[in-house]
Amino acid sequence: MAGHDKDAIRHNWTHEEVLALFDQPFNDLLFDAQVTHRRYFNPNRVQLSTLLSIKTGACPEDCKYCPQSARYDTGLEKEKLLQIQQVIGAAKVAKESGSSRFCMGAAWRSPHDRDIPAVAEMVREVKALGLETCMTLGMLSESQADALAEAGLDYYNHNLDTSKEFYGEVITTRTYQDRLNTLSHVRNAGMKVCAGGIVGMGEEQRDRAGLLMELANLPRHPESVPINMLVKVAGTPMANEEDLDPFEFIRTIAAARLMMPQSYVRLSAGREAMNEQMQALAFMAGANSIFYCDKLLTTANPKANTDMQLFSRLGIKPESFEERQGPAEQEAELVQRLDEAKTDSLFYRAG
Ligand code: SAM
Ligand code: DTB
Ligand code: SF4
Repeated sequence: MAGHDKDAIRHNWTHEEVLALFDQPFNDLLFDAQVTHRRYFNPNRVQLSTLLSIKTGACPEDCKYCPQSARYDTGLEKEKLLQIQQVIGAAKVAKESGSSRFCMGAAWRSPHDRDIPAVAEMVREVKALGLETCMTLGMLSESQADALAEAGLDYYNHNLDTSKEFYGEVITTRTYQDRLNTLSHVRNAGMKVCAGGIVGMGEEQRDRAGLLMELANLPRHPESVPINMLVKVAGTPMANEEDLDPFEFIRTIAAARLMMPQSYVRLSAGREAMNEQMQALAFMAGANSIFYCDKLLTTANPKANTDMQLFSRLGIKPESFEERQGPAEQEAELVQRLDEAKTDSLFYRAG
């Protein structure tokens, strides 16, 4: 099949089609994903986002993976909403470390309307430092999404987490439809959507395929797709979940890249438990974003230095916000990569 057909931006994936992607020989899947990746992105650039928990723990929800749920004893110290100066301080460190986006997360089911002015102020101050902004605060009403957009928030993160079928095993305090509604409020408010999920929660391959199908079949693909590997936290119901086969994780990244060719696919939580080879394979499969700096929300992430050393050995450079803003330059690079990608027909493929 000609490479270009494979790269159509589609919103009508069937479960069978996605499972067929997962079922390919590993090398064929990775090759296709890498070719697609090169069509839209510089394969040697990775976007860096830094997380900050702006309100920690004591969450009323029952997400079985989450250390911040009040229902599980994980020994986490809860914290009220941070003061603006604490947020600005952390954002400055992120910027100096080379991050281009600052993501603020709160352990809320959804924000109260009375919280919106304070978080809107955080958005304005962080933006003023020259960083892109992202927030993840739980479910949003239409008016809350509008208020955050008005404050200048660039991205809103809200994950579907898993397939529709497996969802009930993971969370009972909000529905899949609630999540889809929040994503549509974010989209309608004009913000960019960051939506992905978690793998390694004991789900089947058909659930990983189902998650990607839901994401790709949204009216517009999320601009950012975080693929998290479950971080097993003692005290959560998923603490003793079996490890997912690392190659299955890489397949999930590759399928996400193929199904959402223009989106940033983020190699997200779980990197602490991955070796360098596995992370390199994830980049080969089309991951082009990571969480950067030594903490996720409440759990550990690789040190900034460690990541920079890995990047250097792989010839990867962090993508800067400014770099992405130059449309003319971007277009020239894209044309060149399209030409290069055409050579894929020269390569041998079985079947
Ligand atoms: N409370 C808000 C919500 O759930 O919408 C925002 C913060 S919540 C921590 C953001 C996301 O982090 C979750 O949707 C989930 O995908 C991810 N997450 C939480 N705990 C995780 C874990 N132990 N391993 C991997 N991902 C996790
Ligand atoms: C996402 O998909 N992963 C991030 C972010 N969005 C908010 C959160 C990962 C959390 C991992 C567990 C923790 O550190 O609490
Ligand atoms: Fe609360 Fe978000 Fe954790 Fe669920 S994932 S328990 S909503 S903080």
